[in-house]
Amino acid sequence: MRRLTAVTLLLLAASSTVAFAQTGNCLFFSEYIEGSSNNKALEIYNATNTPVSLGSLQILLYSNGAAAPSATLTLNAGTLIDGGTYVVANPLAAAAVLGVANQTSSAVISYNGDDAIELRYNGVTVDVIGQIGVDPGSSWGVEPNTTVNHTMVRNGSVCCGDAVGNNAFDPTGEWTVYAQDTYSYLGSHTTQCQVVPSEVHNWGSMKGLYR
Ligand SMILES: [Ca+2]
Ligand SMILES: [Ca+2]
Repeated sequence: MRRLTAVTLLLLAASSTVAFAQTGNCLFFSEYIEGSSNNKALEIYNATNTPVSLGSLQILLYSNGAAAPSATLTLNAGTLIDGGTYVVANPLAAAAVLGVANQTSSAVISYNGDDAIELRYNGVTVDVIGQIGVDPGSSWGVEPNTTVNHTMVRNGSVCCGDAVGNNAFDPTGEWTVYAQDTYSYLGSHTTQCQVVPSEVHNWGSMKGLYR
């Protein structure tokens, strides 16, 4: 009877871990900078709980309502650790931006507020800023929470991206928007995504009861 209960608990612990993996097993944009001049950058965050191959990631730009990609960038070969960030900047961005950039691209990092941006991993859409195929005029959102002349940082509660690229977009709710040319958050990101589920902690103390 006790053994059966222990097995049941083990299954419960295992299923909890699976549920956690489904909600936190993601790569997404953790920061978007659309500043003055060429001060533009994107930061990608790894919340998959495992290292990922950077060469499997692509950023696609859809300019001015384009339905097909206007430019595509494959990230340089390498590894992005779990909880790590990768910054792609415009090559003419300010020194404060380039100082934390891992890669530059003048073709893709050329958006100016009314362009949709997609992140793909192994060819699958994992996050989209904006609405693909739609020109919003000058930006998405409502001032002061817009995609033009702002820095947007993904909220720490967000553990997966917005994989639906063709629906309405508003930064409010998932992003905290800062003043133009805010660079101080670039190069690192804080989330609650890598927290070990409480069931796993509890199992360690529980199993002593069923030896
Ligand atoms: Ca544009
Ligand atoms: Ca969307």
